[in-house]
Amino acid sequence: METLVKDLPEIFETFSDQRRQSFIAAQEYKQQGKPLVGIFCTYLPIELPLAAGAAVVSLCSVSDETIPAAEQDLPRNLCPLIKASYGFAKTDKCPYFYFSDLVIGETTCDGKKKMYEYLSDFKDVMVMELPQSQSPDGLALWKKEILRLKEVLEQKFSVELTDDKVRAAVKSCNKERQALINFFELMKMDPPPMTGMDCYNVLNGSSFRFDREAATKDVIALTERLKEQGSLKGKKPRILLTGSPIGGVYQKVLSALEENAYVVAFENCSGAKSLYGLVDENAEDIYDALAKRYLAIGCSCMSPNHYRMDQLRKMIDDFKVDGVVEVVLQTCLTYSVETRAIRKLVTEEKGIPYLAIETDYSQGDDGQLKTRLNAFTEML
Ligand code: BJ8
Repeated sequence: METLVKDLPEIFETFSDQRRQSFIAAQEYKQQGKPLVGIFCTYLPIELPLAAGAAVVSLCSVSDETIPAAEQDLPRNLCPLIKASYGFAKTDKCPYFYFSDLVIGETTCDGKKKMYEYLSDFKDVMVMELPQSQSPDGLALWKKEILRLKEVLEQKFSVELTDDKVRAAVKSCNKERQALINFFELMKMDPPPMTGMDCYNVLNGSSFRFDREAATKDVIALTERLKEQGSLKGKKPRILLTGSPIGGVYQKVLSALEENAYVVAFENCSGAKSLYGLVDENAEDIYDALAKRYLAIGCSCMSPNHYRMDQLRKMIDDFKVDGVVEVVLQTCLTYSVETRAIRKLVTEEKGIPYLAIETDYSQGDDGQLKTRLNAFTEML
């Protein structure tokens, strides 16, 4: 992307369309005989498939198009992310799934881990056993699982994953993450230099670039451009978004919120959960470092989930947040149960308003959602 010559709206548009644009890149990549690994979760240490010479792509679907097909095999009252992802795989409508040589899942929530069993009817699927707590025993299990992943990748792609290769991948992923953190933290400016919608599109779009080095360069160049441009005109209340992944609902949620406010921070998987925490490049045992970094992600599948609470406390202060909105995907039990603890933290400890909404990938609730979100931002 010619980040230096294009104007900002054009650059944001390119990032927003990246997922679709890379469908063709995936095909070209495969034609060159390179392996592709499909993943479903932020806990997956992408450094390992990258060190094995594979490209890594997220298979979490963001459209309700194939949910009816999925409901032939899965219960209707299941999270839309699980149904949509399964539906695209089953109907062969997702090029990323189609081109994936290996799909790696992990035991996060019950619906997802049971869905992987059915996915393995169509694809080579490896499921990593993710511990449900961040205890020392949990850490030992996660390291063991990461070493098992190493063996699976070595066998599958006939490569040797030497420590040097893994350390090189760790270094380059740290560089990518740091570039994205620097970009994301521009939103600490008041007013921010871009809308939450533009920020989200860059964070999400850059994860679908196969040339990761070029993507990092573009993010660095865009960050510099935005610094030069400075804040947007006009103050508005500042919102932090948290909860389930928002890939399939961000448009309706962000457009409603940003009528009267700026969404300045994302704590969910497109934001803080995947960005914060670099892997210790100098650790004596690089697998220890990987296990520590990834197990520290504050997803609601962990019990207790101290990391999420700490992250939220810090982000509310750092991004000068005026209100928190939690998006829970329909039937996402762990995030739904955790809303009570988050509400308490936000309203009692931080003394700012909190709203939890439940939604799915359909457009059926657009009007109702807009009314509730507008009412929330108007009172800030
Ligand atoms: S680290 S948020 S990507 S598990 S599929 S839990 S929405 S019911 S996706 Fe997730 Fe990893 Fe955690 Fe992030 Fe709920 Fe749906 Fe389950 Fe979901």
